[in-house]
Amino acid sequence: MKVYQADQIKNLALLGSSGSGKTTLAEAMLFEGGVINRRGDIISKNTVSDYHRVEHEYGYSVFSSVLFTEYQNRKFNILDCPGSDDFIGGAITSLNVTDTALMVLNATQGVEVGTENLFRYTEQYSKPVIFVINQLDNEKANYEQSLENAIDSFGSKVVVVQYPIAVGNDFNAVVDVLKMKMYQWGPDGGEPQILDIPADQKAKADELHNTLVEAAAENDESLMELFFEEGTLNEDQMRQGIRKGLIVRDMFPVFCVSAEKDMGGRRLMEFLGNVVPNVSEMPVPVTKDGDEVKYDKAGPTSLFVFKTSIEPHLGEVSYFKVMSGEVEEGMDLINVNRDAKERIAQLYCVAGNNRHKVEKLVAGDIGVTVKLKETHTNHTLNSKGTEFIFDAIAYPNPKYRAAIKALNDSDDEKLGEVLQRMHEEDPTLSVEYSKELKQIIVFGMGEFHLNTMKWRIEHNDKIEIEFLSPRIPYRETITKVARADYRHKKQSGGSGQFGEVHMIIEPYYEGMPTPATMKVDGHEIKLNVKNEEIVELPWGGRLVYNSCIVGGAIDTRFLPAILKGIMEKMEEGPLTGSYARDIRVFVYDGKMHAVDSNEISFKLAGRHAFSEAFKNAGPKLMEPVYDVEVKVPSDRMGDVMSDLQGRRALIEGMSSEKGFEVIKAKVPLKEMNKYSTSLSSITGGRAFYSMSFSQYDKVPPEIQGDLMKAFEKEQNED
Ligand SMILES: Nc1nc2c(ncn2[C@@H]2O[C@H](COP(=O)(O)OP(=O)(O)OP(=O)(O)O)[C@@H](O)[C@H]2O)c(=O)[nH]1
Ligand SMILES: [Mg+2]
Repeated sequence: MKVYQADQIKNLALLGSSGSGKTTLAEAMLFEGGVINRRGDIISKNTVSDYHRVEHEYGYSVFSSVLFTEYQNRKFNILDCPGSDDFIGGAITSLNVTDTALMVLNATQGVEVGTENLFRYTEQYSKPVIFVINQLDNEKANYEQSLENAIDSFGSKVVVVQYPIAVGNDFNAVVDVLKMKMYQWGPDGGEPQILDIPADQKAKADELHNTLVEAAAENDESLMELFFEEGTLNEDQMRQGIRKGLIVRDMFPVFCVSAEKDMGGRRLMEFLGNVVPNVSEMPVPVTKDGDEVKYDKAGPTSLFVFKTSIEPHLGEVSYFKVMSGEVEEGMDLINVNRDAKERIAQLYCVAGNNRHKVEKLVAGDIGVTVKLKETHTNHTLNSKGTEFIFDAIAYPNPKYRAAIKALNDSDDEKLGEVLQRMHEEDPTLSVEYSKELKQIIVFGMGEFHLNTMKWRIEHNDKIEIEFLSPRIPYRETITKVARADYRHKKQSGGSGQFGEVHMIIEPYYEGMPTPATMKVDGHEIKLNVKNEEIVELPWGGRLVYNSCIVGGAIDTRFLPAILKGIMEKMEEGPLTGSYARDIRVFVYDGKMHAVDSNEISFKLAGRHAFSEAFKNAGPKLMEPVYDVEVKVPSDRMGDVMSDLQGRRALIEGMSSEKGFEVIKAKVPLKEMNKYSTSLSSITGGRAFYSMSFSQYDKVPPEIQGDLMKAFEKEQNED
């Protein structure tokens, strides 16, 4: 296919709430551009964009797909994103590599929760937005309402470029107040007839035209002057003004389509081609080191890999954006993240899983290559001697976690590989084997996200799996001072084993003084601390180990063995087998035997003495508590608060922020299971939350009792 230059390329993200018609619109744009010669649809499961089996099963987009189309000597790279909040990763990937967002509205729904969420992301990435009101052919379509919604939600910068003459079954024409023409379609859509605006629409069209002209003039002083002098602007001047307004997000033009009937796509593409900014008109990307990189085809070659997919028969497919220079087939590049050579053996432009060979791609364009050896998502590939390296795309923290298990143990290894591959394809899906919990934990953006994952594993990889509640990483600690002695003695054949340890343990807190004596069980014990060792525990908290042996009761060479024994017990606390933390130990006396004492004996004596003392020291279970921040629309505040209270939340503060109430609370992790699902159902998906680990707090006694019983039962079963 043809090689396009930067000023002929438009990189577009197709955003909008689920079901608004993005995938259908992409299909129409590909058809009108001649990339496909038959339009697929969602019901027949044959669109170019939704080509994965899981997408056919659910009737939703699950992955963002990269598509291209051509129209009037322009190339459009379209990234069709899933609308569901659970697949937000796709929209984030796309916003990182595109220059304009097409925000599709469903004319039967107007602005939806998903529209608002995605609009916020476009704000965060400072990307131009064009509203496309779709489904105008639907009987329930309401253009006026949708437009009004958009103005209410996104402000007066929402400006009409097109409005329909009629909606529903009669939808077949729009008035375009930029062109000041009427576009009318036959029943099959496609190429419109361009007609004069009917007399009865003239006044309305003139008024909207004037509003558009004014909005266009506002972003450029010379246009403003012209506008004052002439009272209007010509089409070219308007385009120039609209482009400027788009770039600084001072203008959000509104277009009308019926994707299903293929009405409006061509005119939209003409506008996109002529008016929306191309890459070189947008802010330049900056490397990790802060260097600005121009989209200049004469610069050194640099590619940024923003997405990877694993396709049957092909293996890894790497999607990249050319950040600088040109890339040609057969080129050797360096993966700077891995310091590895890679050959670009084949070069393609893609439309879903259809690949079109291309000999060269220039700065600003998006393409695909296959069979790279060491390259993954977020890597930079450069020509030799080029140092550019681009930051990895940042995704939001996961909101949902579950433990995953193969029903058949023999599938464990394969499941591990599958999960790794899924993470590679979707960075918002991640996996971690927790040695502590003895579970594989998967993290995602919501329950629906993980359910589609389950479907894929079961149907594509043929592994039966189940989701379980993830265990909670409890900790154990003590609440009072206790003492214990333990003598390990064993006589077997020749040499025996002997070791005796006396110790005191107490709760540890930072900055506590070292005592000279301690009263335990009515006895005053002298502590002559000779050596203090502070162990920073890998699972958090500390163990402070003091040796106060006097008169050589235990040889110093055995002290590390005693610590080892204590550490073994710290790893499996007596209450529920969880890690123990924040304990101070004094080994103050003991006995040894000239022949039989050895390290093993003291390790065992240390372990048992510690275990014994622990049980008498008022052991307590601690649970992880998270800082949770919930942003909720005011009308749902009460419901969200009472739900939080049911989760043992400690409310720490409330404030208001941009139309939301913000609740800050500390909530035990145990109570946050499936929170994203319930929050979404309480608020109709209109609330957001984030959580991060805060601290360990004591578990309420009744819950501790239940957990201990469950552990005991588990031990007896083993
Ligand atoms: N009547 C009518 N139906 C449409 C139109 N566009 C899309 N649809 C239907 O709306 C449903 C959703 O369309 P999609 O194209 O899958 O919507 P999407 O925005 O890609 O949805 P997600 O991928 O889930 O975010 C499908 O059943 C389409 O056939 C339209 O212009 N008119
Ligand atoms: Mg879709």
